[in-house]
Amino acid sequence: MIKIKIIQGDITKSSVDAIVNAANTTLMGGGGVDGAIHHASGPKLDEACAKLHGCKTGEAKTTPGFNLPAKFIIHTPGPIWRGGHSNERELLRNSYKNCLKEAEKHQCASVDFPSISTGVYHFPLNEAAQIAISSIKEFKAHFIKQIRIVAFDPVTKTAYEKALKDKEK
Ligand code: AR6
Repeated sequence: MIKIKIIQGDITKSSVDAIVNAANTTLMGGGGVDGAIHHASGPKLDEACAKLHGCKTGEAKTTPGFNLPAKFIIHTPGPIWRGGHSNERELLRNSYKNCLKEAEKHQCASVDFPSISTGVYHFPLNEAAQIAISSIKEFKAHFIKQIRIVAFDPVTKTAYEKALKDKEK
């Protein structure tokens, strides 16, 4: 059974096997959590990402963590919210699922996720939280023992806590 925890903090400080990056399809960095991860990991991450030739929305690709305390960074472009009729929910579910598959492939026991797509991509927070928790709960893991959602702000933390509580009812 995977243990799920919700914490508040900065994911670039996470000492875990893998952190997830809410990237864009170029994988070449950006603002938000992506910018913070690229900055903290250092220039070798940019070089490694350039060799990956991008990533489709909902898919995931892995690099080393370089200067981060985390061993790996799993990069996934979440969907941009376009009103809910462009397959956004399925694509967000795919992001979580494919990140978990990558974590298993690299035999990770501990994985930290940010709140994918709920920043500049504007996915509605409560629904994103429900999709995140249900995707994690449905996943059949062998190596992964602990997953944390690292919320950057208290409103995000509360939304994921509620989604987790609702799922455990
Ligand atoms: N640790 C944890 N969470 C963070 C951190 C951090 N250091 N910094 C921000 N967040 P966003 P998206 C939170 O916009 O919506 C980038 O430009 C943030 O408060 O980073 O998936 C990419 O290149 C929010 O709750 O990602 C893409 O172009 C959450 O992380 C685009 O943004 C996600 O917000 C992706 O947009």
